[in-house]
Amino acid sequence: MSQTLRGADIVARSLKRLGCRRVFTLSGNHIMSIFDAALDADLDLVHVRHEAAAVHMADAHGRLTGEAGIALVTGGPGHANAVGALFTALGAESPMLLLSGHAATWELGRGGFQELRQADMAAPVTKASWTSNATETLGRDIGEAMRIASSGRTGPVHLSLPSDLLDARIEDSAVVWPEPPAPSRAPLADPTADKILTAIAHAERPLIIAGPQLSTVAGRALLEKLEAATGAPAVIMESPRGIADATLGAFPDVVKRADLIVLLGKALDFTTKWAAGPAFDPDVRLIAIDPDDAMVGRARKEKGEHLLIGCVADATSAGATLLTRANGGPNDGQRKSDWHTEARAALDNRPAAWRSIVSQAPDRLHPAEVFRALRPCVERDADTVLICDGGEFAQWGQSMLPVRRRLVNGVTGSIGSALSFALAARMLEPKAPVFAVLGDGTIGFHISEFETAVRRGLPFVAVLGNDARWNAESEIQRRDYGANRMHGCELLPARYDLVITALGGHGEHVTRADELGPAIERALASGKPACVNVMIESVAAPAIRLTP
Ligand SMILES: Cc1ncc(C[n+]2csc(CCOP(=O)(O)OP(=O)(O)O)c2C)c(N)n1
Ligand SMILES: [Mg+2]
Repeated sequence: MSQTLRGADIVARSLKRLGCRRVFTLSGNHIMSIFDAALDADLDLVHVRHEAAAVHMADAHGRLTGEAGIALVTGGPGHANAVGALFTALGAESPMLLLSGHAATWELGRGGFQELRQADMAAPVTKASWTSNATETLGRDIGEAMRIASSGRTGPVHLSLPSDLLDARIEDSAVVWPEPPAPSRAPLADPTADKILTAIAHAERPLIIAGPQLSTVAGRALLEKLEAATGAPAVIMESPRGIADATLGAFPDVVKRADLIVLLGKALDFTTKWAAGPAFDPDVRLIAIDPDDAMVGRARKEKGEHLLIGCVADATSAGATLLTRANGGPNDGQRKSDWHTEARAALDNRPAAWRSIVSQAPDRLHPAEVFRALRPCVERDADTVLICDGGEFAQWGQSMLPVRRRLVNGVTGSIGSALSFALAARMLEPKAPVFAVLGDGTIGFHISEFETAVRRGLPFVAVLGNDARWNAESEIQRRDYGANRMHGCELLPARYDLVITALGGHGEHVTRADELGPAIERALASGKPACVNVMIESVAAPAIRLTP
């Protein structure tokens, strides 16, 4: 006997068929039919406090699992609020879907409720962006969106869902269900891999730079093995600070000496300074392995004959192929080269002074004091998730806290995602601590997500460096306009810990170094979403160089 199905049920069931169990969302008129359908499809709706937070959570889910995270928001203003956060996901190459409700098709062009050219609006910050045009094909659209998000250079995809298509009922035999996701990932051909390995073997000072897709536990382990097998130091670049990112130690000193740089899924862009100029050896040669033809083309255009090899391939599988072919190959002799020893020491270099540096102010800590206290808590569990967000303070954290599971806001440098990331991480990690390190400016973007965390029972610890200013921008003023022209970036030394307590979480206020360790322990033991509000000195981000 034939049955009818509602568009909203097709959406919910399609998500379920594709393996999605959780949807990060903020309600609204256009999507209440999907809320209703979620009951029968048994989808867990995580209702947040701002649409951008839903996108950030889907982004974190995508980064931590490799499977597309799902954000669902209402049309018009809900969609507009969500779009900004897609830029973060795009820069981090995070697979995720933004599903937005949308004015009914019969209203369009007539001044419909919350009518907006949503697909156009999301297009520049997504891999693909379109509006569904029939109830029958809603499921296929979702499957296609998922496939695009997870293929090639992974990233966000947007789909708008007009409300009349969600409300319409059709015969179930007319439904085009989504195909199981079959992401297309180009392999690296063995002969090309061998050519690359030969080039690395012949180089005197080779360097491998991987992109954000390798920033996973498995990706980091793969790079470590590739480094050991080829003798080429391998790093991940995922910060807008580029080669000056102190996470990479004295990286500028390494980059300057390299005679061959292998880009493994890392775009040649402002972060790599296009591998040209005073930061590089003028004769440095490049190999570009990238899932995106256009990126290989850019490398060719930028580097001309200095591009030794350019090839289209998925970064992770290319890394695995290189590793397999390297063992016993031409790189064996390189493994213990002086170059490797020196470069690795530079990358691991942290100034000795950081071990003893203390604040001169009686009621403020230096960022190094904060992260010296946090480090043992982070290292206690190998599965700890560390999230770093904001300006100068968080840079100290990134540089001083070695972890396998790390989420940073990414090459777009967009601040504000940390608390949402922490919630999403806790949903995936049942046991290990989740720490979010962030500044006092940054916490304001989504502080109300603490209420979501309390409501959903998602404990994590936010370590807040409170210097009562947007210091990254103050530092720019100091550097570019002079210390006497630093203005407009001040904040109050606010008691964010009390805000968190009021929202049902756990708050700590710390003004002295000896208070910090116990405060972090109490925050962890509380079993609640917690904020350790640490009063700190305004200190510029660290910069590490071997030579002054
Ligand atoms: C969405 C967004 N808005 C603004 C900026 C510019 N910005 C970068 S860091 C920063 C200051 C952050 O202040 P805070 O979180 O207090 O960290 P601090 O630098 O003081 O340690 C600002 C405004 C940005 N990168 N992203
Ligand atoms: Mg600050």
